Amino acid sequence: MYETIVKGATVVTAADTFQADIGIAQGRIAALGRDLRDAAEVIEADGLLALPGGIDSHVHIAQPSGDGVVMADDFASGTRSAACGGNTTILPFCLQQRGQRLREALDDYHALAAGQCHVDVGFHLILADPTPHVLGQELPALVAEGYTSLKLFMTYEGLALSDRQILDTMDVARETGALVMVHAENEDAIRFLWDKAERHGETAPKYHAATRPVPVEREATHRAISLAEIAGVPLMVVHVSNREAMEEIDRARRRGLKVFGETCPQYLMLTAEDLDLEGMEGARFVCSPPPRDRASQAACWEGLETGIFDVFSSDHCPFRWEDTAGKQHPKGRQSFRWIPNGIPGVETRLPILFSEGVRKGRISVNRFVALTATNHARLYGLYPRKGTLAVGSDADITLWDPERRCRISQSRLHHGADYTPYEGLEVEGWPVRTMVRGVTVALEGEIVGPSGHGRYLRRHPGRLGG
Ligand code: DUC
Ligand code: ZN
Ligand code: ZN
Repeated sequence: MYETIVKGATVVTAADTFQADIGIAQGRIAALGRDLRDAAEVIEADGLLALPGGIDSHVHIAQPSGDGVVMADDFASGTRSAACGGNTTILPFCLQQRGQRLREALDDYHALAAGQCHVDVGFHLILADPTPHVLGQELPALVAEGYTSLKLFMTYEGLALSDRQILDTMDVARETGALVMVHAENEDAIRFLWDKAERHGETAPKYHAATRPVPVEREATHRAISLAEIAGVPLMVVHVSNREAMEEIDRARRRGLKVFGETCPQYLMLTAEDLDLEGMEGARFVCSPPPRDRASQAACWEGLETGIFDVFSSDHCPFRWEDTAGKQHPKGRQSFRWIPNGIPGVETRLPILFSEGVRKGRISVNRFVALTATNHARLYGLYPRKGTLAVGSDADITLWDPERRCRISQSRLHHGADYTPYEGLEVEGWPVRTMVRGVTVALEGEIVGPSGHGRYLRRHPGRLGG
């Protein structure tokens, strides 16, 4: 006796595509087979794909931003948007502020998430203050408790770490098995270019992109990889935007280093020209690293196809447009450097990659699953409970209509932002139903599940074997 049977779908994993019914019991997949019977609920899924629920391992929710800037999503709206976009797990970042204990940051973050989430949630740490106490005591204890990944920044005031701090942190990651993620941009080079631009009165949003050119990212990527090599740790380079940074990853791998790569929808769909609009309009597209040019878009596609990139994440970092706590922050008019940095995308990640990637013949549907679910689960310590459709795995299932045509528009999205950077984009393929541990949480673009169904996920160290 199953609680639910999903009938007639084409099941897709990172490795296989096959016809099977899915029997669900106690929130897990209990059977995959033909003609399953005997269930309290039968979901007819002829013509649909059954995919492992999307895992978005790069999401910012309710992250403190300072200066009166407020992120547009809390855990309720962020996970609502994630669920409606076909995701069953997200991994947002818990930010440690300078002078703060990691525990304190985590307690605050757990309190924000408790009882609010529609999908399952795990937290990465952002280390802004790697003091001897943090590195010697807090971090090892927290990795053992299941916070098995952490992000380091090479840019931003209050966040950027020195090379020595990065090495000391990597050393603890090596001892504990945590995966280091890096935001690779050279802070001094950016500040040099900012000052120069402002001296010339170049303060419009488009100068955000101009002052973070490719060498800023390439140099930092090279340095981060070198530091990881010196420390003897694997490294995940997040939000890679261009070929030169990709080449650094490729070269490192050829030397036998464990370096992983992530890219995001903005680097496939946007360019720096999107920031070059009248007045403040370009602020809608301000994110870091910035979108580049058509050649960089093509390079990122190539990286998704060939395996330079292991994961495709949204880097959902939403700010409202019509809001002085968001993209219209008054200081942003004085200079691009104050424009809140980030764009929404957790709900549109899967449709964009499916439509532009699978439907346009650039990647197989199995590669789509690897890039959007399986590899996230493997690298961040959730596999095989999450990230695949197999007997014993959580019944995290997205039923996907591969034929459905939709126009992306703010009116159909569920995030807390008041715009989407992809307004008007036509896509083919859309999630119809999202199930988290066997419970339908989103159906036909609306939330239906009980609020608070999402659970916190304690993770084990990732599988970094290749
Ligand atoms: N880095 C991110 O990962 N997200 C938003 C802004 C940033 O710099
Ligand atoms: Zn970043
Ligand atoms: Zn991010």
